[in-house]
Amino acid sequence: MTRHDWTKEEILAIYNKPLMSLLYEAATVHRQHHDPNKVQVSTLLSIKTGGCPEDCGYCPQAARYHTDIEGNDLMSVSQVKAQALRAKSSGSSRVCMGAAWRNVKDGEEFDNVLEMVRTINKLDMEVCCTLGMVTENQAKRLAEAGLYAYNHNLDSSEEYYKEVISTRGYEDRLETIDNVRKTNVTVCSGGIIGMGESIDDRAGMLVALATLNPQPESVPINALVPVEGTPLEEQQKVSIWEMIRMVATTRIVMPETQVRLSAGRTDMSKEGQAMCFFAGANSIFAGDKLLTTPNPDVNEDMELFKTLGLEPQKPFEKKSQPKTVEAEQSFYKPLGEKPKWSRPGHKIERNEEAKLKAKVAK
Ligand code: SAM
Ligand code: DTB
Ligand code: SF4
Repeated sequence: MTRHDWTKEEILAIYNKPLMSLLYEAATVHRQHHDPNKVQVSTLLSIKTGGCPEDCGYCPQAARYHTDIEGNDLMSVSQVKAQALRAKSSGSSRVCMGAAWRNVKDGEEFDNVLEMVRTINKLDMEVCCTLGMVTENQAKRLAEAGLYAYNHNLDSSEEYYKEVISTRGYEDRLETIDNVRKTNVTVCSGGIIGMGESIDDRAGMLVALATLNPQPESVPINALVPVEGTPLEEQQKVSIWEMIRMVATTRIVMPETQVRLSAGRTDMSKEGQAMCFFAGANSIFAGDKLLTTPNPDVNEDMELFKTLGLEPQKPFEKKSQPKTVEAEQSFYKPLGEKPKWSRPGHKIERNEEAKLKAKVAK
């Protein structure tokens, strides 16, 4: 039975168990709820890169930091279709389109994103978007177009979030998740480890996710990819043991969810990744690129699957395919809302320093 009343103390006790006991428990829960030899494969596509107005301390796409990424305007529907077809032929069941936006704005660009959603759904692939904050009306329009999942990460505990991002609050993230929950779109929400947070913060994030009712259908666990120019550029990479513990704990407290081994896989050995699959990870991001940083080569991933006897999960195995409503038949009209999102307004020293350095460099 899925519990929604997990406490931080309980989660910490699980995270800190002797590793072999933790692995055994997580693998047992995994087998009770999933086929342990199936892994869901998502392909990331950065449909709009860089130039973001937010100050997320981990992100190379924040305009205020000086990073070595190539920014791009919104891709065209035909470019997206070509990439989705490529992803499908390499065994991927889902395309996750990411945009470096603070929030969705009604207008031509969002209309184009809706058309991308319709196009990919018609290719019989699961479509996910991660576009920043959305209102209830925007979530409903995405659902109507055939969106399968919306990714919006809590990223850390509520307490540590304030140390990483000053331009929005935890409650804004929760509000968007709530708006998505008012539709039949599934929720994908997870976080990052290795940003300098404590184990307590990791447990705090898992409490926030596991006490959502329903729990997110997928939970990406990212290891920070420290990027030069960002406030977190000097963070030490997390060890594989921390990743395994985080994956196993996530699996135990969210038994039904697809736990996704996300950013940071290029630093993990094949054996390390295998242990994460054993600990309950049953999804990956595939493709030689995440959004702006490298990811293992698809062929390498497929070779690893072969070695481990893993099979890519087929699309819509967990939930049936949504129907696509064409733009002309849409029930929902754009409301042109100006969201009243909070801006905590406090200053984060390391973010300010990175911004200053960027000004000097530009
Ligand atoms: N702008 C949207 C938003 O913030 O929700 C969508 C794109 S944003 C890049 C999606 C997620 O990528 C973030 O929530 C964060 O978890 C992850 N991410 C960004 N930069 C990262 C990094 N350097 N290392 C690991 N994960 C990262
Ligand atoms: C998520 O949790 N991880 C993905 C996806 N959701 C959008 C993004 C990882 C980005 C890593 C840094 C980059 O490549 O820019
Ligand atoms: Fe913008 Fe998303 Fe990056 Fe934050 S994580 S700077 S909101 S693209």
